Amino acid sequence: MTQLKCGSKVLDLSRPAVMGILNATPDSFSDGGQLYSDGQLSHSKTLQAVELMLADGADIIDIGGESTRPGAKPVSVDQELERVIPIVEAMASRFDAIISVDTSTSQVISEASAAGAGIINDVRALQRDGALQAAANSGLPVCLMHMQNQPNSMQHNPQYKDVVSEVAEFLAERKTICVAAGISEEQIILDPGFGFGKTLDHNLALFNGLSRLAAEGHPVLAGVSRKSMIGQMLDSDVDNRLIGSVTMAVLAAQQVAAAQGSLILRVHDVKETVQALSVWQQSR
Ligand code: 7PJ
Repeated sequence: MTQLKCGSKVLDLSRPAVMGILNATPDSFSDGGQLYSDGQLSHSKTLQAVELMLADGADIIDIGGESTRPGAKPVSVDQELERVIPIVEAMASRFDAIISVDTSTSQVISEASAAGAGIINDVRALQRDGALQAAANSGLPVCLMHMQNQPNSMQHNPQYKDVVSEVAEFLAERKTICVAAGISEEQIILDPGFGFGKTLDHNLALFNGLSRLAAEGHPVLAGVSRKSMIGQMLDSDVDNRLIGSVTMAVLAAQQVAAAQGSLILRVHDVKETVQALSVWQQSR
């Protein structure tokens, strides 16, 4: 599959697509609060950040209004709507990019799709009340991600017998449920959920299983950017994970290409990732 229909737009997946992260949250782990001034989400800062990511070559902008960092404050539906919807509207009117919305909340799914979003990205794989139906009604592609437990507890001693099989089984179950709810197979993106209820060993096993996941025929989304798995490998804090993140992006591209699959990379550092992928692509 080389194209994904995202509402009125089409995403080319004949090469890895880059999804730039836009955190409309005061407390995300690597760039929380960057778009805030005087305690308020600044729309002009946000749109500038989007413009920069697009100029740097992002294919998709992923906006999220809930921090899923362990220990982050829960967000109310109204707060999440207030953070996300005006930005989706502003992006849709100004830019041609595909907008993805990182949400588990049915109202956000419905309102964002009406406002021009093109992808629903849910770290809870549409398990919250109403989310599945809202996503099916939107007609948009959905990204189903695996998480063990909930953000607050997920890093307390995560355990698996066979992490790659268990994650694949979970995603297959969610996929069956999505198809039964009216979401078409071609609109399902699968994501092993790096860092969501996983130790470094689990994350690396899943990383090396990317080609197996990609071979199932759905586009795969990989989000490793600046995550603690890279921090653990390099013993580096969150401000020193750029090279590790870009290296893993290229390795993911290589694996998924070997399985003839499609890949979306969710990243903070768009320019560096796009350059690395360009070099990778031209040197193959
Ligand atoms: C992911 C995500 C991910 C998908 C976040 C962070 C934490 N959505 N949202 N996959 N991570 N699909 O950016 O580190 O890995 S939030």
